[in-house]
Amino acid sequence: MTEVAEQQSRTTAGRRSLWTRTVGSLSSRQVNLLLAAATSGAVVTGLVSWAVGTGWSRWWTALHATCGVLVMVLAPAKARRSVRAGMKRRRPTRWISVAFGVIVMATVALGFAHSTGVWTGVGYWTSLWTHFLLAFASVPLLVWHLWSRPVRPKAVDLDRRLLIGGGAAAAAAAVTVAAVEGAVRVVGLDGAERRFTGSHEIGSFDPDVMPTVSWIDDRAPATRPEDWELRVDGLLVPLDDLRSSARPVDAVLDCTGGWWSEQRWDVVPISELLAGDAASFDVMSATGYARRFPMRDAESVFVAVGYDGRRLRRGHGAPVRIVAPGRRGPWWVKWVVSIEPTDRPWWFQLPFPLT
Ligand SMILES: Nc1nc2c(c(=O)[nH]1)N[C@H]1C(S)=C(S)[C@@H](COP(=O)(O)O)O[C@H]1N2
Ligand SMILES: [Mo]
Repeated sequence: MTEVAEQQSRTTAGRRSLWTRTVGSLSSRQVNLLLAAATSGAVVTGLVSWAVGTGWSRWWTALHATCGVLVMVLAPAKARRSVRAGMKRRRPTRWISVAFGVIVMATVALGFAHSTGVWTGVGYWTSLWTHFLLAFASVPLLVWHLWSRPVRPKAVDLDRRLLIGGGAAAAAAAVTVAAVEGAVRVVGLDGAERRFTGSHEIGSFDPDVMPTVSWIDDRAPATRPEDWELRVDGLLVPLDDLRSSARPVDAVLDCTGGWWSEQRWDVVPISELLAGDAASFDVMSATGYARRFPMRDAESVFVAVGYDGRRLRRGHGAPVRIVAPGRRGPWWVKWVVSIEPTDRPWWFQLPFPLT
């Protein structure tokens, strides 16, 4: 062996043994405990980074990615220990566990595809949306798995090995996330242009290119714009009045499906339509889709009738939609038919609208 090759083989051996001495020395119970923490952590951080549209969601997104990579870092250890033994036991339910494992890995892979921008999905099935659906499907499986194969933490698990092995695995995950993020920037993949929420830009200041999205099952109503009735606090508001008093505001719509788009919207603030001292106001779509906002936001939440000096496209909520700068897509109610004051608090509603 040449000196260089020898040195190289020694470093790989050194690296391998560092791994063996840390992650490799975890017991199967400890691997399971760490996996339970990583998957549960991924669910919680994922939901938070998904729902929140303000600056600090960046940290949740980073933590979320780290949880996902941590699952992958621990996967080989899991395979070597419990998976092999579990398959040997030949319980029929082992296939549910296999499906669970496959779904979890597919979920992480889709998250990776989304965040790097290497694959953004096909049409409605954006990689982030599919990531969410799989994650959603895996939650009952996770609960079942933890319930049917419980690992009750024992005092003996909380030893130095867990600290060092778990710490090494978490550090490896965090370093991987940072390295991937750096590589995405250096190579100039689409992922580099993501907003802090993790969304990719599409069709800014070009309404024809901006996507149209429905949350689950909404369809654009068939009512013609000239027959549209918008009621605010029970009173009919002529759309022409809105159109003549609208002025331009630049605002970013950031869909939880993983894209964002900025437009110059023609808007009127809610505060100009609604007065009084109610706690909140309800915005209702013709489709039954609804959101409740705190009254203090009446000045910064708008109804929009157009963009770029043009009328809205039907898919974008014509003739009237909400523009809610700083709030994620689900708040931007389309096809608005009524805005009503209410004394119920704004948080007294489902976290995501159902229709
Ligand atoms: N009535 C109604 N409004 C809605 C939705 C919906 O499904 N129905 N989807 C919301 C979501 S999740 C997003 S991201 C935006 C998308 O707006 P766009 O279709 O104009 O892009 O509309 C919001 N308003
Ligand atoms: Mo969305």
